[in-house]
Amino acid sequence: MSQERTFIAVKPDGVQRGLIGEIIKRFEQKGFKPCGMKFMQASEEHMKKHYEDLADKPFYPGLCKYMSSGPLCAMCWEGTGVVKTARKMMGETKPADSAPGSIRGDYCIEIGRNIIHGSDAVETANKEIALWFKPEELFSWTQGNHSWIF
Ligand code: RTP
Repeated sequence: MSQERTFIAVKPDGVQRGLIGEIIKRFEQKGFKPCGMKFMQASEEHMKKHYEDLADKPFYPGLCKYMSSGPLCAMCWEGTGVVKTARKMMGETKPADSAPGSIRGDYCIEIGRNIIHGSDAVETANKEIALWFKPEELFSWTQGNHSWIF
């Protein structure tokens, strides 16, 4: 496993449910490092680009419309194996198939309102990070050797 970055978004339903803090907490406490974060409302065009691989799916138009209907929290997280581990922490696409203890297993019921997005592979993550963040919005920083952390 290598140091890598992934793209995570708290979807509009996650924001409306007040789950931004809970989701950030889980990634922070796991030991991953935030490298970019912004609260924003994406356009439908942006969401179409983000989900372009799903363009032939019947739920694609509704998904893009929903994802652009309200603000979301876009994040970049860094750490060893973060892409795969984040997907495990999220649970399955269908909340009903998600184990208790996972984010979707604990906090949602409907597939179309499954509160969080996470990149499904390192290559996708790099593509998504470039779509959502400008280089100057991303930060590499070190946690160690600070006299104010005990
Ligand atoms: P995401 O991209 O949001 O992280 O989700 P995912 O990889 O787990 O699932 P994906 O297959 O990429 O689907 C993207 C999102 O589309 C919605 N969806 N609705 N049958 C349906 O109505 C249906 N299937 C998928 C979900 O919100 C899913 O997260």
